[in-house]
Amino acid sequence: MTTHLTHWGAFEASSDGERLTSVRPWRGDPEPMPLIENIASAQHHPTRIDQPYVRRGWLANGPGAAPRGADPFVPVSWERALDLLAGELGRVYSGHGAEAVYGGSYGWASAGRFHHAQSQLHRFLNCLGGYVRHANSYSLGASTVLLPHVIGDIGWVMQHATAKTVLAEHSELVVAFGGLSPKNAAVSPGGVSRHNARTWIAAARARGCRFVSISPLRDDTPQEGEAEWIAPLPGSDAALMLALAQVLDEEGLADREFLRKYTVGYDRFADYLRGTVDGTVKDPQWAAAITGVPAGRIRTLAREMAAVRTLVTVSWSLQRAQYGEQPLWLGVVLAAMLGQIGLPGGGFGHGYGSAASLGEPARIPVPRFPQGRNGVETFIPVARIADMLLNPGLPYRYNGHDLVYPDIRLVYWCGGNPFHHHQNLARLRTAFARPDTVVVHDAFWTATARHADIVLPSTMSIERDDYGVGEGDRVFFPMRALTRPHGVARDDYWMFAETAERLGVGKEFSEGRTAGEWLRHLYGEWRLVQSVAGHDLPEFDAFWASESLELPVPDPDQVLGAQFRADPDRFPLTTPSGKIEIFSEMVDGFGYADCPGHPVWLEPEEWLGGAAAAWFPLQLVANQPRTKLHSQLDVGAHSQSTKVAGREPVRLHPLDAAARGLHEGEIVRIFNGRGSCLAGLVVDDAVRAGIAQLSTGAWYDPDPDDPTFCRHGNPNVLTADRPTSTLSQGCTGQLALVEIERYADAVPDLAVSSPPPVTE
Ligand SMILES: Nc1nc2c(c(=O)[nH]1)N[C@H]1C(S)=C(S)[C@@H](COP(=O)(O)OP(=O)(O)OC[C@H]3O[C@@H](n4cnc5c(=O)[nH]c(N)nc54)[C@H](O)[C@@H]3O)O[C@H]1N2
Ligand SMILES: Nc1nc2c(c(=O)[nH]1)N[C@H]1C(S)=C(S)[C@@H](COP(=O)(O)OP(=O)(O)OC[C@H]3O[C@@H](n4cnc5c(=O)[nH]c(N)nc54)[C@H](O)[C@@H]3O)O[C@H]1N2
Ligand SMILES: [Mo]
Repeated sequence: MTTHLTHWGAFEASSDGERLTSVRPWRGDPEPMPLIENIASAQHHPTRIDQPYVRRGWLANGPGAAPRGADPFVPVSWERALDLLAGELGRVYSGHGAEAVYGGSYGWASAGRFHHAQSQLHRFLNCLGGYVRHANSYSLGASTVLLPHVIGDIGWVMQHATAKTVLAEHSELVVAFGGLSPKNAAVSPGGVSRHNARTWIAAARARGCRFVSISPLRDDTPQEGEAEWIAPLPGSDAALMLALAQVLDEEGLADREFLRKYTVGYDRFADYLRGTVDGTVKDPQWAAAITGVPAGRIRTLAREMAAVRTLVTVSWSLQRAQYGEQPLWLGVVLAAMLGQIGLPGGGFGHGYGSAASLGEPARIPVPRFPQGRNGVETFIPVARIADMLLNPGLPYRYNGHDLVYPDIRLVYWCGGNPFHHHQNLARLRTAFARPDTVVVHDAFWTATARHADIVLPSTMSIERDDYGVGEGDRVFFPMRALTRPHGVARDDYWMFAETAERLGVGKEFSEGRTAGEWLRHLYGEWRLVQSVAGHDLPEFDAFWASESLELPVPDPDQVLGAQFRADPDRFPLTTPSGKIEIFSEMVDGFGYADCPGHPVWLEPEEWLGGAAAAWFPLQLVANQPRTKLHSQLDVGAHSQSTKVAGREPVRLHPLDAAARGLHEGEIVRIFNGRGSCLAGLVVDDAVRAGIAQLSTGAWYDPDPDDPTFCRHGNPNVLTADRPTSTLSQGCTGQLALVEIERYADAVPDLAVSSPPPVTE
């Protein structure tokens, strides 16, 4: 048995050199996840890319548009593929400069820190002069930009969150906006050793801690929490939070001393709450009409929150929507009004439940593949990819900057799937027709690979030597190859080293090392640095032969903001005032109507002032999938086990199903003004009435004549390619309005579960 690490957990496996013959969870994991079942079943699936391919039209006619995404692919040798790639990179870099290359390449790829695909690509492109990069993430687009204005460096919340062990012992009430989803806590970037979401929640509950889960789905909080379920209309949390704040203000429950000592701008905000500014008091009656939550419950909840040690936690999903800054900012404001930031078990959290890493105390850093220097300064906020490709030269605004979209000739993707992650996929398809050339490395024929010109087959992590440890995780695993690669797949590192050689920067990229030599070299350097810091770690060979290495954790009992609370002058926040900014002069100064100087309620444009409900009355929740990570291994056994007639399941409340005459197990069509998709109906009262829940992750399978219609169930044909706000320009994929009907036509076959057409 050899141990291996994935983003969703560690496992032990044996193999016959070709495939995994048995897989079981790592014995150290108290709450193992069934997602590991996807790996062995996907490894040799027909959709694995077995060798290099080039799109026929590109090969015949050279760089240029037509018809990306529809053309067949021509198999070519590695030699030929890398010659073509080097030739094209040479042409673009010499003819158009590094500013014409988009190398952002957003995506999670695999665990294993040396073969981390984005790092590999970025180092490679840096050797050639650089690339247009992306800023921020799809995960935390609004948070990364807003929080520095409000509480300082985002690491303050993410890496120094109050430890789960402290919450388990001290919290008396946990108010979780977006819940504490056990499906999301399955995952952490880089891996998870011991899953513990249910454990800490059960421990807190056993001690008498109460949980309130504010979410459209009952199963967003594990049963162990025995949570009260409050289900506001998705996208309306800011109104609910304002009303909670209004009650605290009106009833004298706000901690004035805390607000005075640790925050700025409360009075400006309080004027808004009281209606001094706009004549509307943001009281529970007002919020009830917007959220659907009874006014009485809002009022009593505010009182309960003020009475005991309360943690306010806001899941990442709330900010993945238009005006997503507002509920996030309000979460901080509520916690500040309660005056418990910096106390064990109280204060503010952002995403307990959104990922396994939240509330895991910081461990020492781990080895990293150096990235070199990017010679290009131009960047885009990550979710502006389609805007950029469609609008070269167009000016736009972002976080106080006036920026201009660059003119991209070559798009390079390694370790991500934009045709999974981006919104309004039909629009993305139009955007992807613009550049001269699209290069994709992936292990699978994802929709993105199908929209590329040069497609290079990567190994899966089980097919190569690496080591890895998750963000916020303390168990560092050697990851020895479990099988030989599928087909002639190679490591991204090898592809880059070979291409760099052809472009005359081989030495710069590889420094003359093989991947195995890099593993040893980086480990050795790291061990030396750590020994100076007083950590005695094993030599490489001992580590490589071991099952895992437990890394030191300097402060296991950390409490968010404890130092700041103890002495705000000595430990100021990195905001302009050094304090928590309830009103931000900086944000106010930018003058963005869609993100003013203090948090407010803004009705989503999608609602059209309520008019949209006549056409598209259901609120789609396009959340993260339970059975996989994003689109990864969608063809695997666990992911397939929940499909309905091969389509992604959509969950609907029994009342909504009955109103449409729909039955469990039927194929339905979900649609709105942007697009439509098929899905398999699941009727479930764990879903609030008025909601349709269709997770992300089904591989986009466009109808050949209509890219707005996905035959498989990818919600991103329905979501809007609309930014959170001018401030953060983040992703808003979580929510959209839709309608659902029975699919009356013959159900079409899926094309995406077989490889694309190949020609000689
Ligand atoms: N509607 C909607 N859309 C969303 C979201 C939402 O809430 N709603 N959430 C968003 C969020 S938070 C995120 S993070 C994104 C996720 O979006 P992505 O991170 O782009 O999604 P993944 O499916 O993880 O894509 C990773 C790809 O890398 C490939 N891969 C794995 N290992 C390797 C490797 O070693 N080398 C190479 N070359 N490739 C490899 C995988 O096969 C897979 O195709 O989606 C976003 N999209
Ligand atoms: N199994 C699994 N786990 C994952 C991932 C995965 O793909 N699969 N992806 C990982 C990644 S990249 C990320 S960024 C995190 C994301 O972590 P989150 O953003 O927290 O995850 P989501 O599943 O998108 O949303 C969590 C829940 O929020 C609720 N919600 C949605 N909209 C609203 C709203 O307007 N108000 C309220 N109150 N609740 C709302 C939904 O019911 C949803 O189930 O998850 C990580 N964990
Ligand atoms: Mo994410």
